[in-house]
Amino acid sequence: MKLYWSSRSPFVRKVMVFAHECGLAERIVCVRTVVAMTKPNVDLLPVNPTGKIPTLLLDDGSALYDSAVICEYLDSLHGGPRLFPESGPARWTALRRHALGNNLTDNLMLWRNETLRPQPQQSPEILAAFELKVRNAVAALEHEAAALAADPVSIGHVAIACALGYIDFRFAALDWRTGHDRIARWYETFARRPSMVLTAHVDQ
Ligand SMILES: N[C@@H](CCC(=O)N[C@@H](CS)C(=O)NCC(=O)O)C(=O)O
Repeated sequence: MKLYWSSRSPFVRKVMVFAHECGLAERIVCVRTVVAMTKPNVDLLPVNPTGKIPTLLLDDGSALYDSAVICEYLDSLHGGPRLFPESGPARWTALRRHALGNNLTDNLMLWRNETLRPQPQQSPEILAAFELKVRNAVAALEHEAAALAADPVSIGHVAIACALGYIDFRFAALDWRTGHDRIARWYETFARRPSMVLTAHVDQ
């Protein structure tokens, strides 16, 4: 399997953390792919019409996207405990946490894109709105920390850890840990997992 990949992308990282957690990382060949919201990658567009990474090219030539679909596909390939719980409350909790981590990451990426526009074109309202939404999500995670620590690792854990890792990578000045000791402690523990260590963001 070939993964259109970048060491800067939190959604790619989510897929690779997931692959390591499932013991499948060695079956994935990562191909460095440069994407930007404002500069479509013309080589990627025929494979993924939305031009986004992660995109997974399977051995039969078909492609899978987006990160949620790729992770669920990977979950179908291994014999260990499912990271997408199959049924019951555990499933809905994991899917909700997955959405929380993904939507937090979406907001971080949109916020970052606004900060990359020339200063006079940046909207103070948009910047303030993203900061409020990101801080609100971190505050919500503070109340989720004990349950995250108690529950078996799921897609929700992976998505939330990758969102927090992306804050450290691109928004270190946000100082998200201050006032959020419990989720900070959960993250420090989760970030020591080999899946997280081996997939750390690099700005290259
Ligand atoms: N919902 C998608 C989001 C993927 C995404 O936004 N990827 C970014 C890189 S982290 C991208 O490809 N951006 C290029 C673009 O927006 O054109 C997923 O979960 O895979």
